[in-house]
Amino acid sequence: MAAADAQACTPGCAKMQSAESSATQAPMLENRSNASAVVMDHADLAELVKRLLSFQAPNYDYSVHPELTAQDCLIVCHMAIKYLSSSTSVCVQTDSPINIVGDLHGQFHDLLRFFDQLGQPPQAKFLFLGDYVNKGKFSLEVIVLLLSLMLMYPDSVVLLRGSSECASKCSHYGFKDELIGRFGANSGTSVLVGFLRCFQWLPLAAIVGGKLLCCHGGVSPSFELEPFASGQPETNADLLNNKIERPFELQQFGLACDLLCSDPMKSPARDNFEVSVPEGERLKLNWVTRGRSCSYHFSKEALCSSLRSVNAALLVRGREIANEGFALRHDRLCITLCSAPGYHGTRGNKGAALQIEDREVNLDRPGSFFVLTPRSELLSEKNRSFLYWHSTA
Ligand SMILES: [Mn+2]
Repeated sequence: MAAADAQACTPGCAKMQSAESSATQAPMLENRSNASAVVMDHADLAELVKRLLSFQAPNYDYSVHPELTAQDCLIVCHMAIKYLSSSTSVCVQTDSPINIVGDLHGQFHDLLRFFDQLGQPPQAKFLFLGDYVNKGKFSLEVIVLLLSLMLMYPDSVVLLRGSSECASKCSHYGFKDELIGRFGANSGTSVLVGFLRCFQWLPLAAIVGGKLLCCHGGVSPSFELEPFASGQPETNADLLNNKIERPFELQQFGLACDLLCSDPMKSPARDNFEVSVPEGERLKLNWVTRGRSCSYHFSKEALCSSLRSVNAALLVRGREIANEGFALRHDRLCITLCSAPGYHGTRGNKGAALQIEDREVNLDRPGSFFVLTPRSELLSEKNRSFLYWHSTA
């Protein structure tokens, strides 16, 4: 009983208490009354954020980690769950000006470069499209910094869930090993569980300025079915909120899985994917399953009808590596952002964020791409490299 009570307290308390659990009941009662210790005060959180934002790799040694304790991480998770479960919905409605950032995959130093160039919250507003962890070596710093910024400046930081923010991916693609390497098997596993619980509460989609549908993966055939098909488009964001209940663990199928895992069809040939049907006629498929992996590739027609059903005009998503940091597909109706330049140290891709400066999203020119080259090429990088949506000529 004493051990169970200790677990409910902070890990620091738990350790202290298990050593004292055979002693009198007094310390246990004392710890219970200190339950508020699982919340950092504003000054502690601000100090943590400042420490991470100002971190500089000593002598350009990018293997050195800033100081973070398991207790810091667990407290941030606890506070984030409280905030996400009480103050956010599955589909967040937000406005521009805003910077939209794609997959980061533990590339903490590149996240700092985006903040250096685009501004920091709360002066600049950010929407992140998920895949904060796995692959890169600084997943912990990325997710702790972003959750802390969200807690400090909830009006300026929106975090969506990515396909990496689930138990199976974190166990196999690096985050679990990173945490155990940092904190040891016991504390590392506790911290992992804390983050996994937190990920289950992250929103899955955002609608920016009433026009841009933003999520990690893409659209879903569910949008073509009831209740979306007959709903009023302006209420479909609410439908999304009602249809998906948090917390949940990612499944291999369904609406939530599609929002996190679907991809646009890539080649013009596949864009018009056709199969023979017995009568000898041809049937065009708008949603093509992806062999052994989950969800679908969606055609331009599938995208258009899905966007219509939620009354949005463009899709902005992450999930895929793009050589230029961004990719425009399906007649520019689908914007892919990849914000991990030199992905995993093995690719030469650039990383991009979409900067939307207007207060009203202008569909002819919704924004500009801010592009970072891989850190290995920093010496040749121009400071700011913007590519505009349409040529202004
Ligand atoms: Mn990814």
